[in-house]
Amino acid sequence: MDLGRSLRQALSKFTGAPVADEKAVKALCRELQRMLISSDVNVKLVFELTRRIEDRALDTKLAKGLSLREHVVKVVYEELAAMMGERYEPRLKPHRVLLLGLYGSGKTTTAGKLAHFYKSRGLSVGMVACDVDRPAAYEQLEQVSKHSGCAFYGINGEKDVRKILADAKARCKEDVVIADSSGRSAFEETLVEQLKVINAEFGPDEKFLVISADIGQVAGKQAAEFHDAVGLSGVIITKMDGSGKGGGALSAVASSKAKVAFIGTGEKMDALEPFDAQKFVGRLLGFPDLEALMEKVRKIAEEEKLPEAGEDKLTLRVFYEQLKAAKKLGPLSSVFSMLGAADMPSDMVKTSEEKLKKFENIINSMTPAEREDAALLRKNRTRIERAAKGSGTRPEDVRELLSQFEKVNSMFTQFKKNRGMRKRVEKMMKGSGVDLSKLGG
Ligand SMILES: Nc1nc2c(ncn2[C@@H]2O[C@H](COP(=O)(O)OP(=O)(O)OP(=O)(O)O)[C@@H](O)[C@H]2O)c(=O)[nH]1
Ligand SMILES: [Mg+2]
Repeated sequence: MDLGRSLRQALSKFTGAPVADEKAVKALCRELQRMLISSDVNVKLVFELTRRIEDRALDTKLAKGLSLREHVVKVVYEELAAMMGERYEPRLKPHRVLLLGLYGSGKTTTAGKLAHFYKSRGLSVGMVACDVDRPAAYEQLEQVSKHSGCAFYGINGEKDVRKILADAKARCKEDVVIADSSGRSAFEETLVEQLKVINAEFGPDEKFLVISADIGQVAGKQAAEFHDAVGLSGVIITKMDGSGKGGGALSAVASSKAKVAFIGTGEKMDALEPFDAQKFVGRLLGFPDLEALMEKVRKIAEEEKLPEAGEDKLTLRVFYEQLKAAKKLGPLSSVFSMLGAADMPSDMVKTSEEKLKKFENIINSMTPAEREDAALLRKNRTRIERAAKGSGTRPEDVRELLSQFEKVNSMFTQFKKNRGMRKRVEKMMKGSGVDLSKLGG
């Protein structure tokens, strides 16, 4: 199973548990250990990670303004991101790039993707064919340069990289110059010698080691070896799309002296991105950017006055704000319950815009006292009629709002009494079809 999916499952298990306590945090950490180790993350790194998560997650003093569930999700997210590395800021001015690495790691393909990357940011790009060992390497790079629409330099059949580079330097005028180099089956002296020659002649500003994600944590050792030998400025991890060991490779490189600069996520030209650990982990956890999402949930909670767990009274206004907030979160609505920000049943999230608008109008035409205490409306039919008239709706609409509110309110009360009830109520509702789903109409 892929890392993202198992992480999401573990987190939702945690956030769905009746209580978020020390035991739940420990269970979550055990699951994290299992899944990270199976993604080939180094055992030592994994244990360091879960120890930090436990320490921070259980230190509730740190959870300023967050519910415990939110706090734990945030800690897990931050610690995972810290383990996966940092953020690389690509150079967007003229410079020289050397790509190096072992056989088949993706150097030549990455040359094309990098060319595309810099070109799309307004820089002109040239490529130099310095792989003088593999047959047809010249033709392959020439092909790649055509495909990415950039200049190409090389001397077909020439074995001396000095000559190739001297010729290229004399002719090339592009902003970014990318040199593709020879691979080897393992880290070895002849390769290092050749790289030193290229280094001296070409003078690269960036030296990127290209590594395939499928080697997992071995990437750390490889990065360290190459870094010591030629002084890397970064590592490009390719084939992140095809390997379950990407997390292992990333974390291993992050803990070496070298840092991840780009990740390759496919064979197409645009399948390359500057590495950003936070963004990467956000995506693993199922959101484009968890940081932004947390902010969004927090903001909505402020704006819409979502009841925090423990707030004692559910009013019509709060009920409505919850519905609306759930709606705003849209396709991410599962997050809502995951973060423990609300107890809104998932079906309610689907309430149509039209119905929401009706509910809003109805609530607006109520008196402040009615908004505080919806039971007043049930006591007096004329109140219902007045609210319907005032909002241009029918008394049935008002009653529908009231009955939805009452359902949620009674759940709310039950949950407060006994959080362990929550699961059972949810199950029961699903099973018996007590019709929360009608709200979806
Ligand atoms: N799925 C996937 N495939 C990739 C990615 N990057 C490269 N490849 C594939 O990996 C294979 C090897 O890529 P090359 O770019 O030729 O690797 P190389 O390091 O230049 O290989 P040598 O020149 O033989 O050392 C090709 O089939 C590429 O299409 C990636 O990010 N995702
Ligand atoms: Mg190649």
